[in-house]
Amino acid sequence: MSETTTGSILVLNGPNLNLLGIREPQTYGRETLADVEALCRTAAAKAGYEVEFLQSNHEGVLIDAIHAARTTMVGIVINPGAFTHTSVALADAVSGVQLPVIEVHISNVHQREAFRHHSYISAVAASVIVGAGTNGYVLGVEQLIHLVGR
Ligand code: CA2
Repeated sequence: MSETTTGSILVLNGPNLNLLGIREPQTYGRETLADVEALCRTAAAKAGYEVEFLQSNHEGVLIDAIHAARTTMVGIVINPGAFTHTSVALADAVSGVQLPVIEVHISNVHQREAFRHHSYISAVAASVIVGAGTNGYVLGVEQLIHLVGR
């Protein structure tokens, strides 16, 4: 970490979010995951934070990244994708690392199918942001910085 940076924020994205901006623009918008990464880096840099950005379609990779963050990151912004609604293991990883975690969903999951209304992650997240489009990631980074200071 350089003298001008305050710490690092992990921004995690779960399955299929690599397709952002490429498919289903009516639900998820036209911005790509690279655009989201740039938005997160800009928001974090305003407060002197760096961003580590990772997308994976594999539950274990996401869990390993959460574990590794315990000693290297100030907190996590995560869009767990469909694992939101299925993964006790991901929720256990989040509660296990004892870092502030902000859960983000691009779409308003509460306006969608009933199976998207429950999140295993929300019970262990510090904050939850839904339905703000890709700006939800910016709000997530800002909220995390608000919680950890600066
Ligand atoms: O609204 C969100 O951010 C979601 O986390 C997105 C997940 C969905 O399973 C959750 O219920 C809500 C799906 C991510 C898939 O992303 C795609 C993006 C473009 C095209 C196809 C899938």
